[in-house]
Amino acid sequence: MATSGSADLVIVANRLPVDRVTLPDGSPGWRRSPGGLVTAIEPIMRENDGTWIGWPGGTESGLEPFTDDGMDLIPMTMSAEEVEEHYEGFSNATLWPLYHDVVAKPEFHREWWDSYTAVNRRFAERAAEAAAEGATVWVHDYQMQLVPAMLRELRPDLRIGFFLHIPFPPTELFQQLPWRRQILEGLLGADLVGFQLSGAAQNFVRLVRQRVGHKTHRDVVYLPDGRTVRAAAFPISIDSRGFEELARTEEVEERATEIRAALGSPRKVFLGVDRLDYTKGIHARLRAFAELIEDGALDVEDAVFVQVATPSREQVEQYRILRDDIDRLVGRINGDLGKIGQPAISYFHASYPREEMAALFRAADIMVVTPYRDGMNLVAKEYVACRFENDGALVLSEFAGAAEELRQAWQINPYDINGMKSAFMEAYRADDRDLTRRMKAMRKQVMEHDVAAWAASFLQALNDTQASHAKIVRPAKQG
Ligand code: GDG
Repeated sequence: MATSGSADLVIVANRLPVDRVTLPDGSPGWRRSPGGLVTAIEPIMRENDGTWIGWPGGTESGLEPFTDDGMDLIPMTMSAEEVEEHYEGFSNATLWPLYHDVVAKPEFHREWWDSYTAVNRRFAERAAEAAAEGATVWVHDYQMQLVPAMLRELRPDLRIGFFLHIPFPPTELFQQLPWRRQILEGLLGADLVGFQLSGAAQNFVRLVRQRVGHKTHRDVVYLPDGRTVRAAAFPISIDSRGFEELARTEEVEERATEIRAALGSPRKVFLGVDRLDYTKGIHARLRAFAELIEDGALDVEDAVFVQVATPSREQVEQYRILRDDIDRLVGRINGDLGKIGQPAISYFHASYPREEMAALFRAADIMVVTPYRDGMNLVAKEYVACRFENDGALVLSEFAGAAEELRQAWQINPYDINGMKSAFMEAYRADDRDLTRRMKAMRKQVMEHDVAAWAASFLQALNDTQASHAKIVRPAKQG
């Protein structure tokens, strides 16, 4: 067994919750990258002497562990080759498309797999050093699927949880992966494997039965050594109250008014906000909107579509192609259908501060979320959290995890352009009573199930697994 460290709770994720930046005086420093996950986990980390292990981005080596605002952070180094093979390659060009219904063709390369294995091993070894005797380790996402088993081998005393943020594919697709068995065995190192939806947990259990041959009963896998692994759904959420509070500030309200005026005060503003990713269905939704203008159902004087596409994975070929495709489509739509000062689509390839996002959510009458496949989709929940006046419409793909909870959205099939067009028009024409009824119900769901509740329920379920010697994670202090 490796020597133990002092952390009672260790988070292992591909990314650290901070970015490496150059400070105004020219020296290197850190900037907190705000995300729901950190907000939710931070109080629990404080209470449990927590440590977060992750990659800060870039290829700088020799970075020392440090404390940021009470959180112990361990930056992991990746070489340029590992960034290419583990991160851009196996994680984002093999697993990402494979787990999202093969929306793009996954590439299988043996060198990428070797690099994925090596990086997972290094993360597992570092977690083994950092964790105290009997500690809890919570491993996150598709880049780290081998860590649970590697870590268990080094430290059988630990309680290990794993959460997958993206979908887990149906068995027929997962079978394509040449390393399918290794991935399943990697995950089985955990005591609890969490997914966004129960369907994904069922896919996993079925695969383990078929491919690895272990006995299973409902959500439990029985391993030959007597250990059990539970697979269950924990739908992730957002810092709902935080978003609502931000949306209620005067600055955000003023900015929302400014945005509408700058758009030419149209009757209705449609909005899309996504990482620029081929799973998000950006192309299809813009086409549907453009056709409505072509058909004469909508007029550019009445309706405008604002699309924010945050730059993402720009070194990966598929993402470059997508960017060019969207650029071309937007150019063509505006060229064909726009008027002077009134483009049909206002397109931004940029990322914005949280305040600006909240202002956009406040400015939009119709939020359009149309992924072909999405683990959850937090943007849909963020929009709902910001609509404290119970107005605004949400058009939501039935293939986003969020569709299981946000039942009152106008749910669409993103492959069905006509169906999407009808939903846009229904949302456009909906009366206030209908909008209020739907939004109220969705807000209840989002406000009552926030990311803190998500983290607490995962850790509670992990505490409840019968890991032999492990300690219990203490919940965050109230208030
Ligand atoms: C993965 C899964 C799952 C986007 N642009 C800006 C910005 N954002 C924020 C959004 C939202 C987040 O990024 C994106 O989260 P999503 O859930 O929509 O999508 P993925 O990035 O694909 O996330 C997904 C999630 O993990 C969590 O488990 O829901 O299914 O794919 O919070 O608001 N934030 C700021 N500026 C931007 O320009 N500040």
